Amino acid sequence: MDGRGMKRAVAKACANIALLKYWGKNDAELNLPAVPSLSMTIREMSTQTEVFFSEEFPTDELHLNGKNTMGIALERISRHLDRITQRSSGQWRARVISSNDFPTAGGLASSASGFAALTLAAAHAFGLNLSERALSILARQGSGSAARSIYGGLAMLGVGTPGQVDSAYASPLSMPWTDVCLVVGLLGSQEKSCSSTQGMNQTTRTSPFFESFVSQSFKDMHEALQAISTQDLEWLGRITERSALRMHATMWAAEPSVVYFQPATLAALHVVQGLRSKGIPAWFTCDAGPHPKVLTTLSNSGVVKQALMDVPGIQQILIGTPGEGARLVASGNHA
Ligand code: 2P0
Repeated sequence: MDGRGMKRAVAKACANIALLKYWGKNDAELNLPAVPSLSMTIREMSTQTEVFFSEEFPTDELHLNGKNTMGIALERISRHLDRITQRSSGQWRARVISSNDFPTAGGLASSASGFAALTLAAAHAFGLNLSERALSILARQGSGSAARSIYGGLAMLGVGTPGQVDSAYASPLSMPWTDVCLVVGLLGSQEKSCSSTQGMNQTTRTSPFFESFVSQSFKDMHEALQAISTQDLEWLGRITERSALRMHATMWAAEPSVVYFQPATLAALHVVQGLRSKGIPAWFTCDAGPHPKVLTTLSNSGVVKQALMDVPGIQQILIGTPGEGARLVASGNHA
């Protein structure tokens, strides 16, 4: 890098929805997960991010979905960019222009696609040629779930060893199903009440169930890998639903409690369990927000969609199918 001109790259990454949940850290400073997690990257939920670096910019800037954004979101992005620019001398500042093609509703995983796209675009613009694993490690430091969005399809994220920044990264798993999907019920775009980072911290420190959640998560991952290798969607579905419910039960037991469910979330859980009692392969999951998500097959997605649309409070349905990993869309230096 010669210090003159402007460095630019554009990257796109898809969000992911966890089937086995990451909740809790064993090193907050290095953002290392305390539990293994498994997710599906979702084609229909993507973020495109353009990064310009220049030594002429006075500060970092963030334009998110067309709005100049400051405060915590910008600080978090600046800290992440520093992880990249610290590898070089010079006072590099960035302009980041990012947009999602899905509603940025609380708990809809925009930080996963956002930090994955930002990491790839910024690393490339800055001239770093990183392996997927190195990108995953870097993305994880911005947001844990972003480590998984470096990969398409199914990806698992391991736990970290405290003090070792490189100890946790995602790895791709081969996807044995061609017709698997996640039906997402959107409740409206209210901001989430408690950030994931804060909710995890509160849960780790105060929930008496947290240790059990950690030990169960390792067992769940062991079983999930067997379910995937034997192409047993029913088994993976059962593990998916229990991982989500155990994560939420653990949060509910924190003090103060961390509750993301709304009445429509619980109603959707009953609807999904009702569908299953009629033989429909459908399993509930829910993240750090109120939106219910249902693991099912494309051939059953219409029935699931209809059932969710009948739940009062659910305003919109999105059908998510397996998507690609993070990729570069454009690059080029401006003199
Ligand atoms: C997951 N979630 O596995 C879990 C399930 C939400 C519930 O990863 O603190 O925004 O930035 O590492 O990645 C959300 O957590 O948290 C998340 P940080 P992140 O998808």
